[in-house]
Amino acid sequence: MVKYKHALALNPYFGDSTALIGAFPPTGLEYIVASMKDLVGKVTLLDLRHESAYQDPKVLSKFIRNEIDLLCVSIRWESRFEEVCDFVSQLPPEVCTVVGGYKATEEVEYLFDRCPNIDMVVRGEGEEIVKQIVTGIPYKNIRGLSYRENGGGIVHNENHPLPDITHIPFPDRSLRKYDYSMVKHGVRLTSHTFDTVLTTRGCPFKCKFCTFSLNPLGQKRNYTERPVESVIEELKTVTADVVLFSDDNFFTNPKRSEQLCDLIIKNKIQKIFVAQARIDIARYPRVLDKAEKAGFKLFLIGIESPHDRILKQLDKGITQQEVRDAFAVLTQQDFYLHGYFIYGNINETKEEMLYIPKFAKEIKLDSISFQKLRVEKFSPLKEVVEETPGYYYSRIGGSVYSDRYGRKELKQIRNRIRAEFYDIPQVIHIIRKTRRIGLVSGRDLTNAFFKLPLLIYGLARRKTRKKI
Ligand code: B12
Ligand code: SF4
Repeated sequence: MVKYKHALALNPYFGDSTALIGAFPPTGLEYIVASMKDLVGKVTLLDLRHESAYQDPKVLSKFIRNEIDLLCVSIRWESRFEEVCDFVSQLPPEVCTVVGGYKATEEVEYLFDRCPNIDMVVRGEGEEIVKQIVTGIPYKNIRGLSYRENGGGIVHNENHPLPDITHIPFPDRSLRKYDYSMVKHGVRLTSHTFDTVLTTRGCPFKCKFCTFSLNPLGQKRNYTERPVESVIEELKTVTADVVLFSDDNFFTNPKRSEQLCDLIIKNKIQKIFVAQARIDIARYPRVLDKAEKAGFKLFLIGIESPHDRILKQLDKGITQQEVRDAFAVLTQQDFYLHGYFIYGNINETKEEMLYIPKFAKEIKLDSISFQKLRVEKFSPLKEVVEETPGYYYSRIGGSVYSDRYGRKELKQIRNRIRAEFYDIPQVIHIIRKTRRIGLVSGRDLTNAFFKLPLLIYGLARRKTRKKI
């Protein structure tokens, strides 16, 4: 006899979002579904980005009242957090509601307060915890769980140990009803479909600004690898054309990365692979060769700053010269290279920030993204910001400003970085390169060209809404 007959796994995010975010499935929620699906009568997975009728909480509530006895919601991002809280709080209070995810874990008390219909918050990685909930283990015995008692008080059990990822089932894609692709303002930008695969959790490095390898409870996630055979089994179930390896750094263990590439080639898995990496990968030319043969086309590389002083401040463990040497190697092959930068660092001058686009062109990056320095709840950088006179942040997860570089100044600097890097020759280079290496097709470009008016209209509507 199962405790729950029909569970609903809900990704509550919809509305304006960047094209990139529309491209990927809700991987964490799919892990949760895979862990509980054999322990409940039935599971339905709803991703509101693809369910326009259910974006109305009244319509969704009707479905929930008729069908559902367990509602599982994933709350992962800082962005749109308040909108998500508004939405969730309108869902039926009589149905058992459990939320989890990175942001939910950071905001446990607030969520209970804000959404009176939430019964439980699962803190941290939720696979083992959700299994215990659905099999009827008394709440007081479930580690990692915060729950509302009958009297209304909130109980926080002790933390759950991190699950062993070698035994966690990978996401079951058979429950998916949609293909994921890049959509911006209702316009599909490429004919490719997208998916993510997670082959490791954690990262052995300790860059000061980064909380990737810390779970939202502030626990360091030790670097752990899934068996390569299990990754290959999962890849065989993926139908998408483009796969993002969402590991913090796919090449942390180059020997294993090489082994995975060999197995991808041996099993004739033909995909376009995208991976997050550090510049260290340039030290392993054989792995790079294998990666190219296996279908890796795009690397997302954390560079953060061109300045040794700032790289040191961030504990990135690399120098400007090492970045230059690495790119001299990486640009020998036909990979698309995207670099991440951070600007607005402590004591960074305007001139130093504006060197980012020049440096990016010198090392021949194809594209860049640049973010203001941010402070996370458990990031070691938080203390540094708090101790530096003239520097401040208004909320956890928010940007760092200073007396000299406030919101307005940093916005002007951001616009200049963007304009100086993305000039017309660079845009033409990006179009040519993405086409040459197969990231977009000629048909995609023609389609995008004809839909340009729609895109401009979407952008204008968004800008107007922002002003209101
Ligand atoms: C890959 C990734 C992306 C991908 C998304 C891929 C995808 N599938 O969605 C892309 C590149 C699109 C992306 C974008 C962004 N990301 Co991101 N991303 C990641 C990354 C590296 C891995 C996510 C992942 O797959 N984790 C593995 C899964 C298994 O873990 P999980 O999602 O946390 O789920 C587990 C638990 O949270 C829990 N859980 C989750 N949902 C539920 C639901 C229930 C009911 C239960 C019980 C449990 C539960 O159980 C799951 C299994 O263990 C994380 C860092 C990290 N290491 O986690 C950052 C991270 C999630 N991203 C982050 C950020 C800030 C962003 C961006 C805002 C960056 C930017 N400026 O553009 C954007 C914005 C996204 C948005 N919607 O607005 C932050 C979020 C911090 C915050 N509090 O907001 C993180 C934590 C990194 C960081 N520390 O800065 N990201
Ligand atoms: S920035 Fe990259 S290398 Fe540094 S700790 Fe974070 S995930 Fe690891």
